[in-house]
Amino acid sequence: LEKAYSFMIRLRIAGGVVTPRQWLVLDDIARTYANGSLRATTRQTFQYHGVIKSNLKRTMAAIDSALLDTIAACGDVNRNVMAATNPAQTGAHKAAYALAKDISDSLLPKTNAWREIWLDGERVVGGEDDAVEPIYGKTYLPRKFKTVVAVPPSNEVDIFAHDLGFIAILDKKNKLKGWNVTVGGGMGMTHGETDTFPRTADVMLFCEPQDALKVAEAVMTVQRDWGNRKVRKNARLKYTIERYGLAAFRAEVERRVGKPLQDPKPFRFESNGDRYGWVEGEDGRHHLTLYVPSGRIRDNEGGPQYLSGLRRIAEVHQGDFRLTGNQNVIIANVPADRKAEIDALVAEYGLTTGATALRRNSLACVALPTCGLALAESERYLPDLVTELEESLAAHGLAEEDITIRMTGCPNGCARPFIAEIGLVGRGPERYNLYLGAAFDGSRLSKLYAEDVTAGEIRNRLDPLFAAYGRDRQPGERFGDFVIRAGYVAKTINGPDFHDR
Ligand code: SRM
Ligand code: SF4
Repeated sequence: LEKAYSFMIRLRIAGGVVTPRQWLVLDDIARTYANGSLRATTRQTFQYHGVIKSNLKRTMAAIDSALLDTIAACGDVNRNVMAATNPAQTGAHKAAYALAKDISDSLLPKTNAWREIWLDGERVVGGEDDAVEPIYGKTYLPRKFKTVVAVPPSNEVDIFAHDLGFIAILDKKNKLKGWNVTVGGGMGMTHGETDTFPRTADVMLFCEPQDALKVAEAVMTVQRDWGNRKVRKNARLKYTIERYGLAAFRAEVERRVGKPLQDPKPFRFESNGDRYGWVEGEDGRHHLTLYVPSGRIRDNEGGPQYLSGLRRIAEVHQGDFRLTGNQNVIIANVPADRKAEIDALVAEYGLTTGATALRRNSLACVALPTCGLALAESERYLPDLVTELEESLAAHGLAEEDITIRMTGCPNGCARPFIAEIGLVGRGPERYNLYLGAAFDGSRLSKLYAEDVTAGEIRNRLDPLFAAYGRDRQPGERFGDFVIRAGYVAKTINGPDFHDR
């Protein structure tokens, strides 16, 4: 008798856009083959958990029937490409989505292996052994590679946390002039190993729309050729940039693009969270952002029925769905006269269009029980911790204060905790490192404030800081900036000084 192996499956959904028809198939799969939930991830896609080995092929066939796949969702390749969702900026969103889709398609491995393995597809002539990957070659990339597209003023995709990023530069009429290109961001590190560190991306250059794809390919191939293939923990692009320097990296990218490119243009981000509720786009369509705790779309006993509610909405919805990089869902492109119908379903199934201030700015990775790398709880614990911390904030008159808080079960950083104003990173069962001092817009890393804090102690550690913030902050001063000015933590400039105290 074979063991009942169970698997996690991650889809590739560039820019996080899903049609109602696709949603219904994805929902069927969650109910039939997975653990009854769809998990919206921090990269705008879905994961399934609990798919048993004997159902893998059937699940992949069902995914294929929705015209979706899992190619390059994992591995040392360009991963799921994220795009800004901000529905209010309809034109800019279209441009961001189009670029994300183009990059996703052009940097996708060309192998037919996925179809051969999962769908019994025909073997391509010559077979896999002889197939040439035009960009990846035989040895692919040194490590995973992540690309995002942002549209200021919202930094909802956390541009500074990724290997490669494009920031839309718009004219006064919100028309696209081109893209600032960022390189060398990343979160993962290992506790106690200071030669591993999170890093915020550098803003490297500006390119015109017609050059964006070439720039993306050049950045990825320079990393392919220059990245560290000997030491895997130092293989991400962020370490390549540290080793070679930004100027040398840019010169090589320009050489491969075939011309010099311009310096970056000014831009301004305001926050890295989502905005909730209804918003009207420039095109008169309406868009509703739902708050989905930790992206877990399921029917909660005695609570919100996310799976069934969104299924009912998919049955009547004529627009599309968008997943956000903060694990939330947008019901997008709703004509004005269909809003009431959506509102009624949202109410009937207890779905939420917002949450209290700290909660709506919170993010937790999956961690236990499914993540084999987890050292501590995250998704299952953060909601309770937020309840405790909100009591404390309320006691200091800060109940309405937007403060970003993120938790991960280990320092791989899947919920991007090192760019949250309060970051909690698992060290062991019920023990966390507490990081403070990141910027509210996601542009600055935090610093270790307290090591190995037990879960029960977190509130006591933060309460005096909340008290001081409530009392001494300057007008408009963010919590992440305050803790630096007040001397609780030193400011981190970038990756290499992240571990300095
Ligand atoms: Fe992640 C590995 C979950 C976004 C950095 N991540 C994992 C694995 C697959 C664990 C494993 O290798 O066995 C986790 C599966 C857990 C489970 O039970 O489902 C996992 N990562 C996730 C998700 C589902 C977190 C979530 O709660 O939403 C996100 C799915 C992304 C997606 O849809 O493609 C997820 N992971 C991220 C992010 C954030 C992002 O991409 O915006 C990061 C930090 C950014 C970065 O890459 O630097 C991230 N995950 C990692 C790392 C550390 C990489 C590094 O450079 O050190 C690992 C471990 C590894 O690669 O060796 C990892
Ligand atoms: Fe797992 Fe660590 Fe990623 Fe959380 S941060 S999902 S514990 S790998």
